[in-house]
Amino acid sequence: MTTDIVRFLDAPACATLRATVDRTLAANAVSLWRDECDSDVRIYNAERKVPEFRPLFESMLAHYTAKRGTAPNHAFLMVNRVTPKPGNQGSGNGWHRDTWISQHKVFVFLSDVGEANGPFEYIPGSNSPVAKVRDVVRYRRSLRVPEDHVRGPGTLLTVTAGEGVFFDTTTLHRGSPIREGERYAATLYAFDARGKKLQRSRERFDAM
Ligand SMILES: O=C(O)CCC(=O)C(=O)O
Repeated sequence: MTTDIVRFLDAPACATLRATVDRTLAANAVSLWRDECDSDVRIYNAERKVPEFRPLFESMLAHYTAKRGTAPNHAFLMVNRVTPKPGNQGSGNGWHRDTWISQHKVFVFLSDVGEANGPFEYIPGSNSPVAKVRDVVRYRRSLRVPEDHVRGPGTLLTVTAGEGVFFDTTTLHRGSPIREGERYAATLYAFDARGKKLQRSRERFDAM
């Protein structure tokens, strides 16, 4: 499977966007999502709520479109800051797939990400039809897999600020639990669905 790392931003641009995230979270003026232990704080639809993220959204969307060969029917940007809190499960709350059939995201990291500050992690090959059929049955269609069931080792994506990847999120993946520092990232959610399915996902995410 390919996880070609691409540079989207330079270091000063990342520092500016990190400061923008900090300011936005401190101001609490837009709707935010927080995980149970307040480790993962998210701004969904960041390209609309925080105009400074519009150019990054456009370039991530262009990358997605180039990789897929076609533009998605719906897309938005989620920006998050993850910090170490007791019991944190990392960005995305543990091992999971986004869907079974077809889903891709673009992840861009706005801070350097090493082994300790919550790197993106995935299980190579877990997007194969055989692996997915096995897990559909084993987990009764749940997209989540308990940590002690995951047969590693996972591949860790350690990057410097500004780098990102286009990724098949039917692969088992997670943001690893964060032990120290902080991690800032921007994620392009993109949907190729049509009709009712597209409408449902639009409604769900537009409200966030
Ligand atoms: O941010 C990450 O490293 C992964 C997040 C994720 O998988 C999710 O939010 O679904």
